[in-house]
Amino acid sequence: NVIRIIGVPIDLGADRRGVDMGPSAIRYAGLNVRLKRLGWKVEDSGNLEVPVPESREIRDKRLKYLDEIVTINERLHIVVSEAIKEGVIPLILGGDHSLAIGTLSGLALSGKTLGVIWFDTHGDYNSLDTTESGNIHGMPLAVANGIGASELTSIGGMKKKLQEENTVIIGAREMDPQEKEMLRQSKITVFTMRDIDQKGMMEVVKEGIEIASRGTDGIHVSFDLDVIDPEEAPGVGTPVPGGITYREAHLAMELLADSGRIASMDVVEVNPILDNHNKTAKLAVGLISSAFGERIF
Ligand code: DIR
Ligand code: MN
Ligand code: MN
Ligand code: MN
Repeated sequence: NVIRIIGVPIDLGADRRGVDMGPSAIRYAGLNVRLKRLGWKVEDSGNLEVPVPESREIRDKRLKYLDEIVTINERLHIVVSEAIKEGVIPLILGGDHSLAIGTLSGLALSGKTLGVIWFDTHGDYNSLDTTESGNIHGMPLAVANGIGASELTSIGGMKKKLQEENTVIIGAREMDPQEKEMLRQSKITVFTMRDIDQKGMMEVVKEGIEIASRGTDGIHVSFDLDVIDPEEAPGVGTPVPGGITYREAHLAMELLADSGRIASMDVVEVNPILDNHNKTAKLAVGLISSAFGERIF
């Protein structure tokens, strides 16, 4: 019952400043105290060191800040794998979603087999051939599945870190055309906003947990705050209308807590610069608390 917080103040994978302040905003919203109140032992290992983009230059427009992102994820994957090996739950605070390259490599390296539930507006399944932005935060799921620049796919050794058949995306509503095609060719299960509208969040998450649990040792939850409707979560890197509601997000986390299978979690893309009095970071803290056992009654 130990949670180890690892901050990764990175915005090199996105094309906007601000998400580098995410870890700070989430801590400011009271994360550590809230988790302790739930009975968890909380170890905050601080933040990994991340350079600011102003001190670097973009060399390849299809893979912006590649070298820096490789260096950071090389470090992150070690820290994550150590946590799992020690039986501790890593809770990674972003930063942009490019940090998931390190998280997923670290989980694979730990020797545990984890299913993945990826809450996101986006597929994060681009490669250097399909990306329209060159932003690496649009690539981590593909990279973990062995697709993309070898500098990224080789982090942590073996190329493929994902059990495709145990990987689920929930809340998708914006994908690039070729990214969609690539995802269709994978064995990843995608629940779009339409699926949530039709089946309800309860059913979608139940199916997601089932898929992510088949033959695995537990579940890694990767939560991109942009999955939530911008009305509730305005402070994100890339707000897109039509997202999940405040309650749907909590219900999802509550059902995951009930499953008792969460082994690891990333919470990414909180951008306090675009936020309204830290509303999005506060919501993030509430959701993390729900995921780790907080109940209304
Ligand atoms: C887009 C946006 N698919 C890209 N991705 C975002 O840049 O590859 N992910 N915003 O969070
Ligand atoms: Mn994402
Ligand atoms: Mn996203
Ligand atoms: Mn992103």
